[in-house]
Amino acid sequence: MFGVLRRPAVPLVLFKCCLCSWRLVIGKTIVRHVFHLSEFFADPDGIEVLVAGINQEVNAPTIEVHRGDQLQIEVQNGLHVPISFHMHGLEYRSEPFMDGVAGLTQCAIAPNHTFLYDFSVQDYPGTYWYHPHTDLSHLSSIDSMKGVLIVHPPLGSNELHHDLYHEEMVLFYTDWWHQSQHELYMGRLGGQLGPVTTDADGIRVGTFPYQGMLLNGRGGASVAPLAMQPGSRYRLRVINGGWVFPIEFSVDGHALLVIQTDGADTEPLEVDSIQISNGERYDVVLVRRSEACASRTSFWVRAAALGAMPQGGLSTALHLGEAGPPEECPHQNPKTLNCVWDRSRPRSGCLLLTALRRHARAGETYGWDHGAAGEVVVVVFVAVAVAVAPPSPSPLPPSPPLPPPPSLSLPPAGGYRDAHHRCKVHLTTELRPLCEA
Ligand SMILES: [Cu+2]
Repeated sequence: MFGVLRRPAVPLVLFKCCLCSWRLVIGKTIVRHVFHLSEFFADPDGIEVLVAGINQEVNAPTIEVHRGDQLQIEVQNGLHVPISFHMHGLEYRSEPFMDGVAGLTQCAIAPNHTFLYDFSVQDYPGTYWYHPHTDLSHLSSIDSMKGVLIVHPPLGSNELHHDLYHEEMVLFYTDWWHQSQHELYMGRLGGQLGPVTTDADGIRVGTFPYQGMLLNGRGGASVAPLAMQPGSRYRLRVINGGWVFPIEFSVDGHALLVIQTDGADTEPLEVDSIQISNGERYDVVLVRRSEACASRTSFWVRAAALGAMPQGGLSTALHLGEAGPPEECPHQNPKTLNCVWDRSRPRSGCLLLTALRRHARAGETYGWDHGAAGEVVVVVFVAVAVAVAPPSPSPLPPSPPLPPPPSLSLPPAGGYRDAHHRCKVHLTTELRPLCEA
């Protein structure tokens, strides 16, 4: 009933009316998914919680399209709250009403209602993702409604860096919570939650305690190890789909050859780890460092939650051929890309994002491609004559004068005497009154 339907190369004619334009689309491939939303109990990290998910799965479907395909997603809202979906990173040029921002580009999809997202994917081939775009704070564990969207090059053409790897894998990281956002916010307001999040310098940066992380819909002991063939090179599409914690991603005994970020190809750049903020994507080719832990066949793939309090993150095993327990083999003095988080790190190992250089396929542009094959756009302008100008509004009466602002009573320098408490009050540098007898 649910899932994906791909209709390759079926000649198709679509008509669309959008107030003053008609669009005629011929010969497109339709990729169609059905998202049935519901709430159910699941324990992806060993703790059972109420989950809001797609098609009864914690791991949301991965959508794969080729540039130029027509993507259709039928959302059947079986939740008790309204919802919309946004494809993170797509530009939706000429089709803004598919952008999924409830209250701006569409009305939210009401409970027990269905909406069809139906648009042409003209964006640059790369790694994207999707997420709901409404207030879902009343629902428990909404992170399972986020998933991966991969845009491949048009059929018959290759990825820019296809000669650098043989296989590919998706690593989709999300935060995971055992409470609803509503409970987290209210707990925070009521002071019921544990320590706040601080960065490496001890500065408060967040108000949520770390509770967990999922990789491809699994957490804790259920995270699946990555099985790779020795001698094959792998492209990893690494996505931080969480909403609170940046992650630092690294693989023991391996370098990361960055070839793309946020749907834009780059000149290959070799680093040891990457700090990935929320919403960001990095496509890397995994390169075995022969000198590091040479005899090992199992390694740790690390995603440390930056600034988490208590410390958090998710490590999973990478097996090259034979499976075995990974041993510790972390990078010494790692070269870190997008190093914006840890200011105590030595500068020599800290690369800003500007170290990356863009690289496009010959003749290709980033973003939306106006010259997509097989598409004919006919625009009919409709002139509307306004016969009678609306009456101009009568001038407003002058506003009454505003009352004077309330005068602020600042304490005199050096403090003041508090007659009620019979003491002298000083203001400290933190503006906390200090009462002295
Ligand atoms: Cu987004």
